[in-house]
Amino acid sequence: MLLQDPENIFNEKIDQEVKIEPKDWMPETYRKTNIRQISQHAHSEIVGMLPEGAWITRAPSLKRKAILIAKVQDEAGHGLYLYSATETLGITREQTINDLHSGKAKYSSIFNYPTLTWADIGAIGWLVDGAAILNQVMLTRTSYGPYARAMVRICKEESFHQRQGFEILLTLSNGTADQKAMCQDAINRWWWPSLMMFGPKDSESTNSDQSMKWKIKRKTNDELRQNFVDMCAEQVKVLGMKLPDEKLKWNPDTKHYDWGEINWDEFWDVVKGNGPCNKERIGARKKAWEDGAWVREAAAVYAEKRKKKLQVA
Ligand code: BYC
Repeated sequence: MLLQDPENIFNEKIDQEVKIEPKDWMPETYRKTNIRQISQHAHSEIVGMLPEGAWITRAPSLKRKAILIAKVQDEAGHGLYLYSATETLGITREQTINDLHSGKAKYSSIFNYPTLTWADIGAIGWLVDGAAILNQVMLTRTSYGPYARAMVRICKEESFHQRQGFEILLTLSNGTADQKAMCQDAINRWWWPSLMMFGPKDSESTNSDQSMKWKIKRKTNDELRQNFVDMCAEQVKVLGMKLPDEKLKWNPDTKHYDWGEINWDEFWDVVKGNGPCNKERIGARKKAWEDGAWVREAAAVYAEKRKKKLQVA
């Protein structure tokens, strides 16, 4: 009997929509692309806790505080599933985290902007989680099994996040003149950075072609961004607010909204580490890692003790 070439088996699985699993043979570049994307996704979840966490002590009511704590905790959970999914590809958690701290690994540009008012928590939920959901619903069908399965639960939680953000903005938009102004100001500041979350335009996206062939990505950066604009252009009407784009206009021919141009210099500047909060965010993550060293050490000693006890028994 002839042994089938592992690369053919891999390609057939991709063609036939069979998930690739950790012990399956896979091209080294497929493994590396997944390590890069999934670990960067995990870092985004963990760094993303910081701008929102800053408002836990300042939430305007006990109910809002409880909801925000639950949301920030969810993000930690998402980070953990995603770090675990990354580990199935043969890289340790420590290596992954070292790459974040050294600046080798990226995380989403969006989390390098500050949260200046309570309305920013609403704008993050509506726009940032809204953008994340569009991207992540696509990723529930990604070809790497552990990543796809992690996304299913994450998407359910993100839907709740998005709705709680919209509800914060809806409350403010029905409030006093100051509250309305605060709501519009947050939308103005978060709109363009949210569009940047989808990555560079397709013509500049170095990874998209290969990732689409391997079905890691199912839609391109520009396709998802357009879906997002179409969705938000309608939702903003419910808020009675405006998106800060003079060129935003329904196009009956394309059946999509036309819109303005992203400031790509700003995007690359933030990606390269020069955004308003990059240094602060990485500084906070490094400090948390160092402060948590004793917990990791104690857990390792406990695990060792338990192992010995089980061996004796
Ligand atoms: N920021 O070839 P491209 C959340 C990089 S968190 C920074 O198009 P790709 C939440 C890109 O990495 C949700 N860097 O890349 C959490 C690449 O550089 P490398 C976060 C960016 O991978 C807490 C280069 O630019 N979601 O929801 O094909 C609270 C060229 O780009 C960005 C994810 O992480 C960016 N925005 O496509 C609240 C989704 N965009 O790596 C909410 C998973 C691009 O070659 N990731 N770059 O050095 C993805 O779907 C894809 O990685 C992307 C980019 C669509 C982001």
